[in-house]
Amino acid sequence: MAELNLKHKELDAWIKEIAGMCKPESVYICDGSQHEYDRFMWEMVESGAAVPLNPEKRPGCYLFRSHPSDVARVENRTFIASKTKEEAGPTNNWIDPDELKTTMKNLYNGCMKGRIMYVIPFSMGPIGSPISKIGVEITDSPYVVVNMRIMTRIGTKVIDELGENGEFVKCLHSVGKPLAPGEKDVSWPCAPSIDQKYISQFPEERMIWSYGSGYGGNALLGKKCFALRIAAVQARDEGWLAEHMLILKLTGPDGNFKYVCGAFPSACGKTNLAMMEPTIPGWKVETVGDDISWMKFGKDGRLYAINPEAGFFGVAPGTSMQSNPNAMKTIQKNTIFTNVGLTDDGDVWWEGIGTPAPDHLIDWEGNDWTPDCGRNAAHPNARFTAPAYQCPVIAPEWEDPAGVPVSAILVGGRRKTTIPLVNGSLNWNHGIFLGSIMGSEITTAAITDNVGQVRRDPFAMLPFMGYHAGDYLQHWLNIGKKSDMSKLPRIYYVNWFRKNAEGKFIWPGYGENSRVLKWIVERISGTGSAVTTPIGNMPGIGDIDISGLDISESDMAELLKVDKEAWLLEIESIKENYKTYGDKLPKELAEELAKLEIALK
Ligand code: GTP
Ligand code: SPV
Ligand code: MN
Repeated sequence: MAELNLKHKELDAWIKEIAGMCKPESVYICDGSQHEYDRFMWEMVESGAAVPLNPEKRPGCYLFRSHPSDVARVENRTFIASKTKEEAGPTNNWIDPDELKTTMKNLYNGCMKGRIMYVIPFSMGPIGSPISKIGVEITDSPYVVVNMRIMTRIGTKVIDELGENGEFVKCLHSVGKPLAPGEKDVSWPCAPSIDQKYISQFPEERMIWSYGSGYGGNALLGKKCFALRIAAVQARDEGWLAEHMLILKLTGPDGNFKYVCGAFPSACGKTNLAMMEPTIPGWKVETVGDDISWMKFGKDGRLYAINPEAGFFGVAPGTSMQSNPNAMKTIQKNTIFTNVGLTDDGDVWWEGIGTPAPDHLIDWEGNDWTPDCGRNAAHPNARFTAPAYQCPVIAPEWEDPAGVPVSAILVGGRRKTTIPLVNGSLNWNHGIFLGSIMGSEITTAAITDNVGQVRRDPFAMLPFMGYHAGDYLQHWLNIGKKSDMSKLPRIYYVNWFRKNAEGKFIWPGYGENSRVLKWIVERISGTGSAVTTPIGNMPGIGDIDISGLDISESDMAELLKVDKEAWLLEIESIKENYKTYGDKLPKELAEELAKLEIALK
């Protein structure tokens, strides 16, 4: 450690402090080079943690299999350790920060024994952009290092950008599995039990401590922990927005284009929409981002969005040449796969990949798998990590440090009833109301009573708000108050997931969603028509272009119906949900709810 002497004194001291606590075998500062990435990959292949895929089929690609207990984010082990419980609010788990630090320091003490401590300087957003922010992640996981190199911009250039006293977010991560002298490592180290996992945010200190999990959103700390939970707090304080949203560019046949953001909860279609191939002739979608949008006001009073990430950490199952051809092309090379099936010829396979199941493969748990074995080949939350620049429809301006001006924001979840295909907000506050009531039916409840009940997920941020949910919605409302409303994006509530009595999706979705995007853009441009209903501005019969689409008139009518009875029940459920906010329910939202009830009756 004597060799460590960074010119950024605070960073230097922090690295030394963490090394003193975690007691790694050595400390390594990542330079971010391809050579370094290749070396770590090779070491992980040697140790058995990574499987190189067939270079003729997937050049530069590797497969990892997680521990079966470490496959997704752990929301009940995620903590917002603000100074007071009140600041974290009713929707977050809170622990007193001093108490949490004491608990976690005990866990961190010696937790990196026998391992290398990697220091990853990273930038969220293009290096040097005024909208970007810098973090430094300390981790004992080389899997985290290689993933962070794809998902963010890492290395020496970030240290240079920091200079002697640049600001950075301190991100500490350990898999929580020290090695005794001579002990052989397992292929996916993590803490043995769920109650030893902690994903902790300290909002006032802009600091993240993660322990016990090696997986995605728990361990790649630039993503959910920083770019959403910590950034949401920074955004509130500084007057901007850090949101769980895709960003796309939509160009019409006349060459005019608009940028659209979309807030859909996890596994509700952001990556698919961001890369979609429109089915309507002459229309084109290009990708700016698929998961996170940071939006700040430009000098012209409009909201500009940047994608703070540099890669896609996307859901593999269901991704096929039919559903998302651009994702399939993106993950052809230089991609990390986690928890997918491995075919006998060294390629990947998953449920819904669009090719027949092979007679034999190795499943995500490392076992022999045959089509009749009754198990999934890939875990339902199996993921790919791929560089954004490999996406064939990446927008040329995706790294523009100024961001792109946003014309519309979509919100929506998975609702099999009630919520129509698309519904336009009447004004900013009404749009925030729609964002506050969005959500999905609970489909996988252990408690059967809950099945079919709606989990409201305001702006898809429920697991990612770094502070009180009521204050969060108030922040959205305040943005409207201090802006020129005519320049703000228009908000639309969409629902691709309506089902019929047989339980089948009524709307074909995917590329056909371009028909809805087209209507939205026509509305924004002032050319499209709509009908004002009690719930919002909706397309009338014939306003959505369904030429060439095989859908019955009665299905379209069902998708665009305002079901009064269902909405009255919905209102009761919203009232129940709004009680969560207590006296922090913004009065504007209570007013919108009251207006809706009157309009419906
Ligand atoms: P996160 O990465 O978890 O934030 O998820 P995401 O919002 O990016 O979701 P993604 O695009 O990966 O889609 C998740 C699942 O929804 C996949 O199984 C898709 O096949 C499915 N899906 C996406 N778009 C549609 C759609 O328009 N209709 C239907 N029926 N399913 C869709
Ligand atoms: C999500 O769950 O919304 C994701 C995956 O994007 S993870 O990065 O693991 O949180
Ligand atoms: Mn996500």
